[in-house]
Amino acid sequence: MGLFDKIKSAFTGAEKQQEPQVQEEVQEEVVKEVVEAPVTEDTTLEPEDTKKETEQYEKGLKKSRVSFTRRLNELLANFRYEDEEFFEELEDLLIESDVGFEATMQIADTLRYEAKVQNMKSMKDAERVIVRTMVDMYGETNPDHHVFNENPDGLTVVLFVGVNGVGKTTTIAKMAHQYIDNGKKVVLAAGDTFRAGAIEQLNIWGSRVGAEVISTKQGGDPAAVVYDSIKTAKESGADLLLIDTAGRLQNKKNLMNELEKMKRVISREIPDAPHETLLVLDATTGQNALNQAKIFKETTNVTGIVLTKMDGTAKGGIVLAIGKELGIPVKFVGLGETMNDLHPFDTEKFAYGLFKELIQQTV
Ligand SMILES: Nc1nc2c(ncn2[C@@H]2O[C@H](COP(=O)(O)OP(=O)(O)OP(=O)(O)O)[C@@H](O)[C@H]2O)c(=O)[nH]1
Ligand SMILES: [Mg+2]
Repeated sequence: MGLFDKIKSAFTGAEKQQEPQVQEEVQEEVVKEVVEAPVTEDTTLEPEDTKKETEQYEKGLKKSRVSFTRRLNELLANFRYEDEEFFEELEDLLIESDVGFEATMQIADTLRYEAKVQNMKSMKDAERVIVRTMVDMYGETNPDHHVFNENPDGLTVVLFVGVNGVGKTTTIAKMAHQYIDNGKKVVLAAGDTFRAGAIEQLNIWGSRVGAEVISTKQGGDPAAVVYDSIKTAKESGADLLLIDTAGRLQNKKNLMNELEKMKRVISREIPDAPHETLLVLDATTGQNALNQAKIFKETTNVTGIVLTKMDGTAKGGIVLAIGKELGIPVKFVGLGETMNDLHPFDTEKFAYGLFKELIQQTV
């Protein structure tokens, strides 16, 4: 089953609908059951925490959802069969939504093909094909098994990389907060020794969330900080070591060299580590974020992406572009500024958060 059908049945209860003729036969009985059934608030049968998480996705992706739904509805209102202009406008809409070139072409070509094969004439037909193709593409490019790689036998080491301002330090704080909330011990390493104020910023976060912070003076060697932090984390029996890094150095080559040096120190101390090297990308920067990712990918073995500030963009298509053009799994998504707004990436909830009304109105 494609992601579209899965979501449609999971969130809208569509799988519970029976064939029309069967429905007629049992209609009386169903009406009786419904009347006599106890009143429950929710009919989708989701566990409470899943429901809450789904709502957070809906809230965080609201800007993108509202904007895309409105624009697609406007476009569909002018749908004309065999009208090349319609397809071009659809392409523009997708590109402007940061879906990326490859995904845009695939969606538009699918629609062109289906329009011919199905002899598509109505706006509803076009809508169904577009929404289904897009949602299924999320499922194909981001299958759900991209789990966060945790060390089951002790310390898990996570290195955070990414250019300045994307949200590395706040993501570290959010993750630390959530693990500490679950009774884990977390150590933070202030590996950004370059930017004035970066060490202080991590120290403040550390004391807010209750994590020990290992640091040195500004301009110090980040590899030495990493070494010290591993030693402390091991000695104190910590579960998680989160390493902050600089977003900017004198130049790109220095930055990449510094990251490599940190990685060497980490794997010398713990052979399997870092267990994750997470590249943090700011969703509001669109194509720029993709270009950054390509540069990091060339030199660093990035194991996953943290996509921040999804709540701050109305062009929520970047996950498709990442899936199509980078092939690096999105492992976490930032849906807001509070400590609880970092979520493990869930393709189903994400696609539902982006297309809720469109999926519901698709018949
Ligand atoms: N709305 C929103 N803001 C976020 C999110 N994640 C991070 N931010 C904000 O982004 C800004 C920059 O975050 P930082 O964590 O300082 O970024 P950084 O990558 O550490 O930046 P440098 O230290 O300069 O390299 C802060 O104001 C954060 O609150 C998110 O998911 N949503
Ligand atoms: Mg920072």
